[in-house]
Amino acid sequence: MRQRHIFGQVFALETVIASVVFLAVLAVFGYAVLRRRAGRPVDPSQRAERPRLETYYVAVLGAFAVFLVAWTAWQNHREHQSAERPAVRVDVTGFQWCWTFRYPQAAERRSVSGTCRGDDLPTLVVPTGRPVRLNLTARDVIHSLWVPDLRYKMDAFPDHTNTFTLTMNREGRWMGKCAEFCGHRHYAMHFWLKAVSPGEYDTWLHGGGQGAAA
Ligand SMILES: [Cu+2]
Repeated sequence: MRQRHIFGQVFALETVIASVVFLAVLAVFGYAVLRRRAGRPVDPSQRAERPRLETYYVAVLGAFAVFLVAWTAWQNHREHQSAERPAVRVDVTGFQWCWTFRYPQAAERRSVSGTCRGDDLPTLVVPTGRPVRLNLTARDVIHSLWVPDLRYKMDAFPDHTNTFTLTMNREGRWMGKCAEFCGHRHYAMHFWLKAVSPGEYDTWLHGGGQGAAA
């Protein structure tokens, strides 16, 4: 999936950069310690300033920081842009303490909800291969829709709608959670994200019955 792929790239690059910086600092530190220990006594430098060295140091650090911020923002933009016209719309509402998924495009407005107690978890059914626009809001307090395996998380606010588009490229079922502490049953706010073939999705959406959501 796209989000997972982009997140993987960001995480890998930031890990490499952080490792290189850490090793460089460690190397300079080790060199300073060993040189002091092994050699003959050296008088400490009396210089109070090294403007040129400090300028290089600040410039390199600044370049790293600017690159990381800009690159991460660009990847974030890539993740959220929806070039394709979303074919499917689902209105997602978080509440204390579960989720409701509404399908306004169904012949009879279709809605999936649950209590998030025991096995009564709602299932967000989406088709594969079609862009799905999720309109995310909350009924009471702030929640956060999170599908850990897909590396996707977005906050759900009362009186505000956040949107994002996701396109599933294979069928499957993934566990979703609430990622914003929202009360004493926050820990139980689980749901399923289930991707089915477009044919199965249409049958489920317009045909009624539990079908794909079961
Ligand atoms: Cu929560």
